[in-house]
Amino acid sequence: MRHPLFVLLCFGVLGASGFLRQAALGEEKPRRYNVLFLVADDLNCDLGCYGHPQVQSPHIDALARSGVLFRHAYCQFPLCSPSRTSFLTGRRPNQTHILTNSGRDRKTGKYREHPHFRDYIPNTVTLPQLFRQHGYFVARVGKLYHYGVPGQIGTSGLDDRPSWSYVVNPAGRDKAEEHRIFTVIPGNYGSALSWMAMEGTDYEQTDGLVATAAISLMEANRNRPFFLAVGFYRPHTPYVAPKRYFELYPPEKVPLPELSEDDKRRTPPAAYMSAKRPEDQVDDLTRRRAIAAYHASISFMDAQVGRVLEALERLGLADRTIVVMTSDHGYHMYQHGLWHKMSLFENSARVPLIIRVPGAPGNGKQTQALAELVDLYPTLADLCGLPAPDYLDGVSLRPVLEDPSKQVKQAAFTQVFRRRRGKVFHGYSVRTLRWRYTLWDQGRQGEQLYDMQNDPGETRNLARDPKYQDVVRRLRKLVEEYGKNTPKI
Ligand SMILES: [Ca+2]
Repeated sequence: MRHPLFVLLCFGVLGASGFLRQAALGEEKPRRYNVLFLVADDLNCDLGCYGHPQVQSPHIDALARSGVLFRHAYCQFPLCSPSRTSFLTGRRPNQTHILTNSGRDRKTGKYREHPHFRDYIPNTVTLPQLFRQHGYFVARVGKLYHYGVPGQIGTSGLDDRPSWSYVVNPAGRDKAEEHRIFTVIPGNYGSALSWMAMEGTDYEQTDGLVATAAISLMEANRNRPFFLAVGFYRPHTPYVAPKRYFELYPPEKVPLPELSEDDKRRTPPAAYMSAKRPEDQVDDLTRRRAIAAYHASISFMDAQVGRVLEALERLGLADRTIVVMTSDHGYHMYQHGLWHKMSLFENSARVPLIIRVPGAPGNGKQTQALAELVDLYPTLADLCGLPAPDYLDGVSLRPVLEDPSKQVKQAAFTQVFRRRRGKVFHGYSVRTLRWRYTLWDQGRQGEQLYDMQNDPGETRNLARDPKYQDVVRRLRKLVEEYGKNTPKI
């Protein structure tokens, strides 16, 4: 039995919004929204709906046309576990204490493969847990919390049991035939450029199985409120997809990003420390092949998203289900001469984000409004009328969903750390609509300022230009404030 006060609260919150009331018209009582929470792994904005000239992503593009696309959405940390922990707890990385996929345990001082946020904030109520507490069926398929990919595919990885009522951990052909995959760093498939055009069908791949399981769960739970979190494994390395997706991207037609003088000199060095020597040494053809393979795995993952969204329509659930599509962080495909994640350039910090709420006035539009992944928790709690904990670090994006010309925040923050000769230092970056400013080790390892309106490729570092010292001072103050309570690693 739900508490009568909660039902009243739902009515109150639903009644407060024009578009939510619209969704509830004709109902004896307002129905609760379902949530379909789709998270890709290591997906940057190389998508048709974000204007990429080559990548084919028809299903995510169609979702974007029916929801609100955020052009300026940012992760709080460009690495799996810190980012996922942050948006699933609704807290910034310095509050969760999870700044790495692995490290030393704070209590024992021993190396630990995967520190868990409950070691530091044991009583936190996660986003899915909140929905569980309020009577939703809450399930996870695939990767939501951290997983080593491909090493831990088929396991629960670094899960959080209180978050879910039900979990599915698929493992497909890509996992079973891992040894056949090409990689530029021998033996490394998870954090090296690696790929394979595979025989067989979509359905045999791990992400194909993720979509199949998600569809089954929607079919089985169509008559009760659900929060279904669907974590795809692609386009994370290894870039594996059935052959037909590779045929979409002939490597010789893939352009390579141009490098700026700073990129060639790698200055400031801290900005480029995510680079790996074996990957620096590959030739242009290998670079083109890697980019083509990444794009093939995006198109494959997009097709699986399409299967899930098609089922949502077929089951008559689309008009009462909120759909979120995003990624845990961005990704470099040789921009700035870098690959993968863990940088504070735009490609690594920026994520795709589409939110579709049935009947929302903003649907079909794109917004310039800044958004952070930490905003997802308060947004979904707000939209579904659930009482979010008061300690959450983000804000609800609901005003933007109602009117995409609105802004809910002036700045989006992303952080990383670096290890150099056994010492750790931190980098903090802030994005405003006009600027990206990054401060390394409180300035000891450099700073960067880019005019994102006039130099979206971040080619000219203006941090030392006398003309922009007011901007530097203002933004430096913001990141210094943000980074005040950095926990030890
Ligand atoms: Ca990731």
